[in-house]
Amino acid sequence: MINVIGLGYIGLPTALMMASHGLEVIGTDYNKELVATLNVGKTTFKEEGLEELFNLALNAGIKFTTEYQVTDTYIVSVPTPYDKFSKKVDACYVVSAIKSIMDVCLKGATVVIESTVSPGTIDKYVRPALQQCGYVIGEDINLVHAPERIIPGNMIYELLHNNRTIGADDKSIGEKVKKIYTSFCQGEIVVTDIRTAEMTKVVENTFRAVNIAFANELAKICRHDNMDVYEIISICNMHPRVNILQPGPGVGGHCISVDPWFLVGDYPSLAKVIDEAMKTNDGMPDFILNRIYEIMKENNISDFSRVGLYGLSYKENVDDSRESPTLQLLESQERHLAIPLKTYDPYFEHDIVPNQYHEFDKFLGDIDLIVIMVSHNQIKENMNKLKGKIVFDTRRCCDLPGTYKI
Ligand code: SAJ
Repeated sequence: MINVIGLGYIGLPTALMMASHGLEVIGTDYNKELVATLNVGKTTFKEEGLEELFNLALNAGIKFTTEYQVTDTYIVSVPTPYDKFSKKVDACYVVSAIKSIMDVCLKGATVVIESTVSPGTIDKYVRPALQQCGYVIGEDINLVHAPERIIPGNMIYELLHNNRTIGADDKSIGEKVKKIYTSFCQGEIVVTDIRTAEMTKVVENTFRAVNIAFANELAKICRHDNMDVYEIISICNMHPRVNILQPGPGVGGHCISVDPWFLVGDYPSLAKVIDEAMKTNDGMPDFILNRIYEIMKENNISDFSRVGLYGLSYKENVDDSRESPTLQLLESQERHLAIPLKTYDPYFEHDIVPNQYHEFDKFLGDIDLIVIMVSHNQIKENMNKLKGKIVFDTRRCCDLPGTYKI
């Protein structure tokens, strides 16, 4: 039996996927409310295909509880927050999960850590925690790191198809864990050591962060001289060895906006490009805010209550607002202005910010300038409703004439 610890954005789909592929799975989370919701047959976040998978897993017998289970395999998928000042990973949830597992596990059990951790975290925090509990790693307990790689918005497909990395001290344990993942994963699974697995995960997200920063920097350069950054990128991308990403209002989510900082925090004198790239991405909400002020001036809008931000999530078609560029922009704007800008996002039914609307038409009726911060399908399908508005599109999804671009 597999006990999946942590039933959030990664742990829940992983547990459901395993259960729906014939493995006996019990999901554990310390959050009683979350477990109660799952136990009444409701999913806890929105994701394409999640409900169908949930029903398959329920039929296959998956269970949810707040208790750790007595078993031989654990998959740990708990959050790994980072300390904004030291830029280092905070492994407290991982360590606490490990300690709780040690209270109940069978001798010879395998603990697979899926949570993203910075290189060296397992040596620094997890091994000592196991040793303090009196466990000999490799004898009483096996340690494996199998970092997740799935992208919100396409999680179910990527769980099935992405290649994976499994890091283990002992190759035979790595191969044993690989068998669990091959029960559902059709991608290639590479077995390596733990330190390499830790590093690859962080490097993958850093690669994307640096490349997005390059696109964002180009956007700033092009804005300075009034050139069309999108046309320039699309022409450059016709070169066989150039593939520039898209500029945007900033980089959010709990992965790409966080993981690269681990490398800066651990290698401050070496990770120079990464440091600058992260600062460029973090500066984008302020860049967008200044552009809003310019557009307001150009259109003689002095009343901030006539400006609305569309989208609160960190990217399209997800209900996750962690590190969202819109929230960062609002925070910055509120420092200068008493009235917060109006906002609307179809994915947030409850208020997460002041001045938040819950009806698209009402939101549109109360504003003159709409700033598209997130290109949810909803707005792409309703572009005709924006006719007559001043539109500032930070995501290149609106082709109405006169639309302001980044
Ligand atoms: N973004 C841009 N321009 C782009 C692409 C993205 O501005 O061209 C922005 C998005 O709008 C968003 C942010 O970057 O705010 C991050 O979004 P994303 O879709 O690039 O990635 P995440 O954070 O949702 O998921 C990433 C993925 N990592 C990589 O693609 C290398 C995913 O595979 C990881 O599993 C996930 O991080 C994670 O959990 O680590």
